[in-house]
Amino acid sequence: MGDFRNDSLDQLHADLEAANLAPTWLYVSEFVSKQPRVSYRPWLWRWDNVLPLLMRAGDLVTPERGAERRSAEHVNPDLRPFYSTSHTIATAVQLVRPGETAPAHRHVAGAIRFAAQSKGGPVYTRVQGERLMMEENDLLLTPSWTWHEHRNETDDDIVWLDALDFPLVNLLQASIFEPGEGQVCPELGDDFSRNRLGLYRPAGWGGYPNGQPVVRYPWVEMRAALEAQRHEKGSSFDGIILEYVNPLTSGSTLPTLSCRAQLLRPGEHTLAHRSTASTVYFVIAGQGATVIAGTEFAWAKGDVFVVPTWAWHEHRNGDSDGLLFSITDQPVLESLGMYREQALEELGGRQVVVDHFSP
Ligand code: 1HN
Repeated sequence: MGDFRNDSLDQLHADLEAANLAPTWLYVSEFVSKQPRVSYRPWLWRWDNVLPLLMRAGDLVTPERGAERRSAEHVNPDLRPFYSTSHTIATAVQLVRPGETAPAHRHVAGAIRFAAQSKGGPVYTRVQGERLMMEENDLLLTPSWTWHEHRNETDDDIVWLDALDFPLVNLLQASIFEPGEGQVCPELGDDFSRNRLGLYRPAGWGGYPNGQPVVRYPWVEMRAALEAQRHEKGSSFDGIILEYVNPLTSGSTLPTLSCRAQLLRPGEHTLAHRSTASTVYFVIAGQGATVIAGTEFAWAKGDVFVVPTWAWHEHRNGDSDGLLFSITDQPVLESLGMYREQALEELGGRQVVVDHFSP
């Protein structure tokens, strides 16, 4: 007969543990939770607090002193020790002073820039050899593994918002970074990509060399598109919201990030919803508040705030036009078949405000 001295359940659990095995009968709800388990709070960074700190870095931190980029990340306090705004998205503010060049590099992480404060003129990011000019509120793409350098040839500072998917790339343990040396690629004309990817494209010649498009989305065009649809009903959750479309695929802005701009009309109060996507917002103009998981986040021009995954949120605009730019990881969830969205059913679709945010 066998020896059953060790054949108790406690002993089995201990032996599984020692063999680096986990019994599903004990841990199933840890492996697959019933609802998204979200590890971080909503947060907001006031422009009035952020800008003076970035300007202080203007004098102390320079390319000559070896600073690859003069930018400061919006770090969600719940996501430390990682430097991340939501669990997948990191945003930052970046300052480039007159005459400065931020040297070329490329990385697997994809990025966008949104020109928060620009007086226009020759200030640009050169992406894969092509200059993308930055007028105020323009959106520029530096897709995964594209060379990019920044240059300010004007007499004025420029400040923009960076958004990168590096927290997701790091979760996938797929980050690669390469610094540029010398000329990284041949210079291209300013409208190279626009000429090849627009509504009129070369037929049978002039193929597009990059896997992902190098695009500048001028704010004047987006602003006009929002205005043209001002009198539509729009989304009950977001008002008049438009996505910046990838011209090669007609899909999301980048494979990992969808960028949007939205117009909240005077007095507009949207309904609450939540989804398996996380979103970072930048306030282009206006004054209002977003209620996130029962807490009211009052916002004004230049503020940045994050809506975590699965957090109820609704926007309440003030009495002028509210214009929000946002970056969401929704394309990641959609392309993996993991996107889910819910509307709040109770209380006429709006939350009870139980708190007001102060940092
Ligand atoms: C980066 O490459 C830039 O190219 C800005 O301007 C911010 C933050 C983390 C990692 C890479 C840029 C960044 C970044």
